[in-house]
Amino acid sequence: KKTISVALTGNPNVGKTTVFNTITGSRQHVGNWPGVTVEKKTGRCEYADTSIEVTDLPGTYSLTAYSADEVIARNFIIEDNPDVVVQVVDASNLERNLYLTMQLAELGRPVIVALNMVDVAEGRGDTIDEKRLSELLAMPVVRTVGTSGRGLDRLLETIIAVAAKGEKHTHTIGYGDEAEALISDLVRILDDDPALAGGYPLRWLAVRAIEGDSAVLALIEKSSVAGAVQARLQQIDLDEYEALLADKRYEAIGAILPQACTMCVRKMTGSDMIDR
Ligand code: GDP
Ligand code: MG
Ligand code: K
Repeated sequence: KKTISVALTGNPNVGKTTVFNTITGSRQHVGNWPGVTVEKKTGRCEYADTSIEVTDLPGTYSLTAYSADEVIARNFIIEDNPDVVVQVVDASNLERNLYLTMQLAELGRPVIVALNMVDVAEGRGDTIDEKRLSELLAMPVVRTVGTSGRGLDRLLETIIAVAAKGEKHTHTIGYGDEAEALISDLVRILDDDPALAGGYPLRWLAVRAIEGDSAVLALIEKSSVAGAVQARLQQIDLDEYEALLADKRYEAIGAILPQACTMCVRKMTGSDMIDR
């Protein structure tokens, strides 16, 4: 029997645990993440000829290093290297949820979007074209309703198919000429210390360094390229670039939404901005 591993990630309150409970039933184990009091839920799901090990990650709006939850989620995705990452998305709040999708894309793991709570979105008159959304994100998208179980068989079939392919996600957004020049300079520098990355894509490390990610900067600080990275970062206004990267992500989301969803595009207000 084949065994594959899956991580469920997503914003808080999107239905991760509901999906987790439905697909794992009573085959669950609840513990704690090492060193922190954050609950860790793992479970098993037998589907067709495959045994799927599922981990319910803490809910996060982002994958920065601002909270233990975010660090747990991103470290698990890279260090435990699950075969498939499923982002459970609240379909009735697509705009906000896609910010995490943009960040997951950069981690270079196979990602599936579970478009959960489609009952709520549909009830409100939102029409989401999941095929178009899938093309635009370059990720499989499956419509689900965690509470009724609708779409969960298709989700499991998609998980198995993606795991069998074993392809990493490579489609990431572009940040514009200036930022891309900076990112490629940093990638070149980081690449000089082969021991540095620890499984994280160099592009992701470069982006996180520009955004002042404390854990990534600490990793770089211990490496042989610390001086070179610092010298390159000193040439630029970091705050300006940090804002630019966040803007580009919102811009990418703003370009995707009207093509994949009628009604989903609401006025983006300050309170909807989740990147800190
Ligand atoms: P988590 O924080 O992502 O783990 O979210 P939960 O699984 O705890 O779910 C949050 C709330 O959403 C609960 O009240 C669930 O019953 C509800 N919920 C989960 N999935 C769906 C869904 O597809 N449709 C609807 N209408 N409610 C859902
Ligand atoms: Mg939960
Ligand atoms: K913001």
